[in-house]
Amino acid sequence: MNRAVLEEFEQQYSRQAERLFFAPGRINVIGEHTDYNGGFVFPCAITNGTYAAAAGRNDRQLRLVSGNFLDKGVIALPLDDLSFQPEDDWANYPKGVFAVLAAEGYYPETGYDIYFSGNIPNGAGLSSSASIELATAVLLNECEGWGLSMKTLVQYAQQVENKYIGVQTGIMDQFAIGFGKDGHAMLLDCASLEYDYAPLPTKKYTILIMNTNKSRELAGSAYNERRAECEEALAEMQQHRPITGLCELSVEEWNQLSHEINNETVRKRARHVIYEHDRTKQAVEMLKAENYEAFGRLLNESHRSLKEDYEVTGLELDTLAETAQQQPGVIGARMTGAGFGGCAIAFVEHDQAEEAEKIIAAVYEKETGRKASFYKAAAGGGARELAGAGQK
Ligand code: GAF
Repeated sequence: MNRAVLEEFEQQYSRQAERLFFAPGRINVIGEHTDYNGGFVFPCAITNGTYAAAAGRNDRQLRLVSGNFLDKGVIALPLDDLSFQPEDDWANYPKGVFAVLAAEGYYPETGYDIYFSGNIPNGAGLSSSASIELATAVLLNECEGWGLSMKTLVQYAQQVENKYIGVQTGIMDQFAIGFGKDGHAMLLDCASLEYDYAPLPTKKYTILIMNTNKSRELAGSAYNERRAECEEALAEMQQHRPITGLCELSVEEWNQLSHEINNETVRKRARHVIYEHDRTKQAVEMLKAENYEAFGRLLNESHRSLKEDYEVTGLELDTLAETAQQQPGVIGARMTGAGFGGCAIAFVEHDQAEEAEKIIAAVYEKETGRKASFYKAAAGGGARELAGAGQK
């Protein structure tokens, strides 16, 4: 892959790349829609991701091409106007990184030629956008020698979503991508940003990613709507407890206070968040205790809660997750990421994975009229520079 990306750079720009970078995609094992409520999440970076080959320029031009969107051609921009433009499409993500960094006082004197190429399916809820953001942020930080920490880059990348793209996402995706570790998922406390890794049981189980192939619009209003509903629930709870995030309430406290929320929809959203936070902690404990059946049951409960209380699943995700849950060898299955389409994951015993996939594929096609795609997830390292550029 590295070599191909460098060659493609050369083809596009008729010059050699000087540096090569990579940022992974991610799956979330459990802890959904808890990050912007100050809760726990348990995501892992995957070995698929975005490559970015770059070479500096002598003028103030920024040129961007993506191997995934070759039809859009080379997008050439002056470094002095990095405003969001709908027609720049995918390029708004790397542009947003340049813009956010510049607003923070980090701007390059001269421009870049950058070639991106990703092997994460776009728009499938595996964080292709956060991946391109982190690839760009690490590239700029290294090429400019700014010495910013990974945590700072992660926070700037989240700002790209919040302030530039206009989606009020939490920090989970960027954090998982910045701090990924081979073979491990990360228990991240989104209130303190403290984290710890836990090994995934990949000796025993395949982590099957099941793509609905129903594209989702993260920027669509539904995500921001859920976030607003959580804020409404928080404001209500703050009349009774001095909290700054919904996840500061224990399940017991919630059960005592939930009746204070009159709006049933808002009450359901908060219930999901508070129970999901609790499930996430339990799931990691079960994993560490090698109690895989209990771990899997928590994944199934997470899906049910996202379906019934948070209402972000839909026919496609429900068919994949619920069909998977019924297959021999599957210990747990759930949607992953924001929802509204995208992917589900299942933990399935290695020797049963092939058969499970076959059945899930057939049921899915019959129920939805669509074809699902399947991939095996491997947990990999975080955003980084790769060797190889300038050595061809
Ligand atoms: C998306 C967001 F980007 C994350 O911050 C998180 O809220 C997730 O949806 C849901 O858990 O991936």
